Amino acid sequence: MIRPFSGIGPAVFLICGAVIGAGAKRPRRSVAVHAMVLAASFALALVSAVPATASSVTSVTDPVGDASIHPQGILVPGYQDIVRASVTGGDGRFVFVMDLAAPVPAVPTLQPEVKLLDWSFRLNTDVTTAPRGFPWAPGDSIHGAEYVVFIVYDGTSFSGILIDRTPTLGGGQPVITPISFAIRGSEITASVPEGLIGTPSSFLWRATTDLWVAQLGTEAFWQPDSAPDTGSVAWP
Ligand SMILES: [Ca+2]
Ligand SMILES: [Ca+2]
Repeated sequence: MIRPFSGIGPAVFLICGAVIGAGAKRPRRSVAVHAMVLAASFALALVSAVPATASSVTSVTDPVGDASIHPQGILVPGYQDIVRASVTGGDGRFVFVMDLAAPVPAVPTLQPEVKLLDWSFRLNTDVTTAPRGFPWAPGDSIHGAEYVVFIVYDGTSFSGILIDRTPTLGGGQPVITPISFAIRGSEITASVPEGLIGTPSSFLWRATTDLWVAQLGTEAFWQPDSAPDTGSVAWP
């Protein structure tokens, strides 16, 4: 199941980006086979022409059943319980994968108190700086990630965005860019061109799930799960 990007409300302004799963039609068999042969030839030519680019993968596993929040009246669904997360860099892109304890429904049912759900990767590309603000409150200084890979469900549709928070260091606004993402059963995958996160040679990351009781741009959220539970993972 692949769900393409759609807007997530007035708090978010969209600059540019790539969308997958929209409008692709299956080619006729002969055309498809021809294309495959061409692609294979091209791939072979590439392999012989340039050295293979190494992709670096870092991952973390996380217990099943550790997702919880303080308000006992709000149930945490299994699809907000992280079991594994990984970041792969190389070939000009970063790929973010989150595996969950249960499949993500096509249309999650939000409890009355809940406004949004998210699945995020928080990227700390510069440990000496702490950007502020969106998707958290304007004065927030706790969540100092330079970039946030953010898949959000707003009660109607899923969206995938990259939040570049580095402009806030100079008093500017975060830059929000739609990104490619896919939800297949219990796995969420997002892909980001490395240039959109400053082509870092290394960074720290942490995966989280969040459950919002108000709109983005606030501190009104609970974090049922994270991976790792404390600290962060170094890439590469
Ligand atoms: Ca977990
Ligand atoms: Ca955890």
